[in-house]
Amino acid sequence: MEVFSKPSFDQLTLMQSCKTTCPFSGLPVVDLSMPHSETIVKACEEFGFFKVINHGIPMEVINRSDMRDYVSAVRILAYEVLELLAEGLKIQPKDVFSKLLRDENSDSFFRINHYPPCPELQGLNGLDLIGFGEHTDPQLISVLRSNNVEGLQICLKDGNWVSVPADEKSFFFIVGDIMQVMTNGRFKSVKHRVLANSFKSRISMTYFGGPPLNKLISPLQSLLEGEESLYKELTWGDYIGAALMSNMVDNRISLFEKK
Ligand SMILES: O=C(O)CCC(=O)C(=O)O
Repeated sequence: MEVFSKPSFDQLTLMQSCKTTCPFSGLPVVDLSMPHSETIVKACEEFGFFKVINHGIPMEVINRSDMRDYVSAVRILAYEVLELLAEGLKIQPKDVFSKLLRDENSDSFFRINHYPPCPELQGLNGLDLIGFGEHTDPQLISVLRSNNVEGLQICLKDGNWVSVPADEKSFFFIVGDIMQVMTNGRFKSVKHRVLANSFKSRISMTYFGGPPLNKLISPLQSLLEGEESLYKELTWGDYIGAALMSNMVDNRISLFEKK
């Protein structure tokens, strides 16, 4: 588990206020009490991002009486959603994605980020402050929950950034680079970032689901259907090693692309 500590103000990045940033009105919502696997597939194709409600994790667990119970409940939720995704894609076996996280050597981890309030923002008319710079997650899937303080933004296909309304009772799923490769680009890993808030402190908790380090990653044969693979075969260990050496904002998935 990692906990990010408070950065100093001058370590944070300022950016021009972006007029096109508006609330994400088309946010796909997956209701796990009556799941439609096709909705999850569509959300992954269109946005690489969706919100899960009625997930069945009790509030006592969400409020973390014990962190291990919390992480384990989120991991099981990730398995469930990944299995629905395989069903929606009509591929077998249904654990084709989830087995990468179920593996005892899965390279998954849990991170808590704390974004302290930045009152300095009030003096910066028209500028926003980046709390966490734009990036895609290198893993297969990330499962994020935050307190009720906004800040998370995702980048749409047209390049516009939209703000994700905070909802402390729900989980947000983020498609990672490995999922993009396994689906031969049908799903796109989504660029996201976090803006700082003047008054309120944001806390986010994310489970990053990654495969075992020695696992060879390539597009699933069952999804290629005669298409050429767009990606080279790499182990997760090779990819994460190279990704960590590069800049977070770089298009790290290009390391996988066939030239
Ligand atoms: O804090 C958030 O809402 C997003 C965090 C994030 O993108 C990350 O930890 O990689």
